[in-house]
Amino acid sequence: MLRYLDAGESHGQGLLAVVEGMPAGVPLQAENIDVDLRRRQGGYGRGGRMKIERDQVKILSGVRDGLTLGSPIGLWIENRDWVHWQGLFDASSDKVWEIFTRPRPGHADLAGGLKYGQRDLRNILERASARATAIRVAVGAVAKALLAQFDIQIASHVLSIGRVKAVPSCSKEDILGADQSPLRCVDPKASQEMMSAIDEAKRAGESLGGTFEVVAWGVPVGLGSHVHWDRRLDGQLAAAMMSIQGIKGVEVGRGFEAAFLMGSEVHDEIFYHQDRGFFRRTNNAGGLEGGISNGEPIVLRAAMKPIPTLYRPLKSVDMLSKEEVEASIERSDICAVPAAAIVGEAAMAWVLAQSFVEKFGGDSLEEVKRNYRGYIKEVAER
Ligand code: EPS
Repeated sequence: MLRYLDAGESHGQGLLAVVEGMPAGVPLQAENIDVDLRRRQGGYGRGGRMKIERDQVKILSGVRDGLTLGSPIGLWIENRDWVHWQGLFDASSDKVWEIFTRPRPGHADLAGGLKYGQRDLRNILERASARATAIRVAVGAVAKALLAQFDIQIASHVLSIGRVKAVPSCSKEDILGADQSPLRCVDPKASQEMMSAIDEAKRAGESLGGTFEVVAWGVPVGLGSHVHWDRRLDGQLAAAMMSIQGIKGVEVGRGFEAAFLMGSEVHDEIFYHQDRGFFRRTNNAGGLEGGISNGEPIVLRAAMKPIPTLYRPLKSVDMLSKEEVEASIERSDICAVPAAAIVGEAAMAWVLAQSFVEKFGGDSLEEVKRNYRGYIKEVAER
């Protein structure tokens, strides 16, 4: 079983994770993880914090000479901003800080404060912050390192920002090239319009959400299962995607659109060729049927709400006085959809790696490869 735990507050010393269950012998370098950390930090619409942070992972354990050992992998990312906040988010400090009592609508502030009995909502918002997605991306990069050994590739691109939509159909090469765009959007015209929309939102003290797509190529038929609800891969992927900060909707393949079409327009007809085996000419199912991967690319889309911190704040209520006030303003991003798409890749990579290890599991990469090859051969002969 592949599992991980992570910890860390937005303005604490840093973020950490322990990844357990990774087979021995998987090539893993900090530099490879850093590539995804850099990708997550980018994207037009980010705020001042990203000028401070230069996320780099330190691999603290579980890897020797560039290969995993099968023991727990310890990961650490420093918060460079911590030094500016010293004493605020330490386990013990004698400094007195102004407490945060004006919850932002849309953020975890109020619900978290009530649930955990906190008067200072900073005790909630620090952990609710999307800063935690940095370590999630690092963990996702570890999962990607395993999947890469089996030629499974994951990429993402932005489909819309606010009301601006990209031309939806694009090729694998287009998606793999999305990092070239400041919005991670493959449609250059829409990209320009998205930047203008973000500028406009900034001027107006507003924020913007959007949608993105994550695709995995090379996933073999047979991950997940139809036999029980919590073993369905579509459910696991949707839960992982939905758990990313700010995500309010997830769809698989044609998703919500399929509900408006006839059966014959939606279901992917089945073909057979002796070289290819069973195959499809369409992929409206997004690579998932009955909760099982069907060998086609896995396609998920997610909708991110606009960032809750508004420079023109909404109405709120002060936690102490109960008076009507304006919500607090924290330094924040105007739009973080391009970054969320990278987190989406990590979320998908993690679930696929878990499912992969469950099906082909072994203690060493060689053992996993043997199991994988045996299964692929059997499937081809069916
Ligand atoms: C966030 C608020 C901002 C974002 C942060 C998420 O941080 P700060 O309050 O320090 O300016 O920049 O995202 C990150 C730090 C990150 O690494 O993505 C929030 O409130 O969720």
